[in-house]
Amino acid sequence: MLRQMIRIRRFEERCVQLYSAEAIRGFLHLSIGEEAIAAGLLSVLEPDDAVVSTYREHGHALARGIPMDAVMAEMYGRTTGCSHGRGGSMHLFDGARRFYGGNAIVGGGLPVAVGLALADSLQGRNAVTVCLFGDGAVAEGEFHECLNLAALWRLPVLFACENNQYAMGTALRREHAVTDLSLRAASYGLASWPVDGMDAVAVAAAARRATESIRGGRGPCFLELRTYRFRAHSMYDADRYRDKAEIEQWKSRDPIPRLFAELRADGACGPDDQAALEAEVDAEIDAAVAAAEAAPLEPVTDLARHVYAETR
Ligand SMILES: Cc1ncc(C[n+]2csc(CCOP(=O)(O)OP(=O)(O)O)c2C)c(N)n1
Ligand SMILES: [Mg+2]
Repeated sequence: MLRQMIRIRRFEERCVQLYSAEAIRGFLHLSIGEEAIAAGLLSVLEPDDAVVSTYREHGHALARGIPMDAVMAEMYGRTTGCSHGRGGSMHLFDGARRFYGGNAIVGGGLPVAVGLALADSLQGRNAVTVCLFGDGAVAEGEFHECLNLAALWRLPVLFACENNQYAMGTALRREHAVTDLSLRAASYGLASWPVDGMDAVAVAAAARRATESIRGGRGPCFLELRTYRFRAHSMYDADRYRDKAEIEQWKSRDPIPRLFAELRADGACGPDDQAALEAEVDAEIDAAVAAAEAAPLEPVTDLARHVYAETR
């Protein structure tokens, strides 16, 4: 999990540089600060499980095992990207790994996840669908429709809310009458509890407990993963709505040094291990950037492909 968090952090830091250099374009939403969720939650999944994510999904895609080369090439819009260069940052996809996006619509993944879980259960597969979404999605109508139906039909969905306290510039308390989001899910009869989303070990433990319950046929669960994004909502956001002191207070709970310190205390890591991991990860990122820059763009003649079915 430490390696995974470092991969995600440094991948996204490199994306900031590439974005500033206009090597990659479009929207860019970073999960820096929130890496414990991707690393912890996805570490307990089986290959047959499904994942549905949001536009803040680079970490989820990497932790799900999509090769960094394919993610980076997608950032560049190259044909070797995991969505063949047609998706970009917000639409990472990998059907073979059951990673069903990346979605630009707030709350848009929830009905997709419920449908996937319904298909799995009708086809007798003992798979769990993990549905990641933000605190902003909890205010959407789809959230309520989907939790109700999933609970009613006891569908195998793990609803994983990344509560980073803000939906763009809107603080949680300005958007929700009840700010304890786990209570909102509990009202639909789901097993539901809050988790320290800055602690990868706590996230993994909660995810294990939830997925075991779901696999046991006891219906969907909801985790409210309390976290914080260290950076602005996106590269276009001036971030004028948050207190500097609040940001610093959350940065003091950075999940990466925290896990490293715990591993050091347990004797599982030596003093140089973090730097060694960072060097390995940097080499992986350098190779991914070089491969993406060498990869082709889709030819203009293919522009209308995938718009209509080619064969019937
Ligand atoms: C249906 C819909 N409404 C509004 C938007 C514009 N929008 C993009 S991101 C965002 C905030 C969502 O916040 P949250 O769900 O907490 O996720 P976070 O960005 O904090 O990870 C909004 C309102 C959108 N993309 N889709
Ligand atoms: Mg949010």
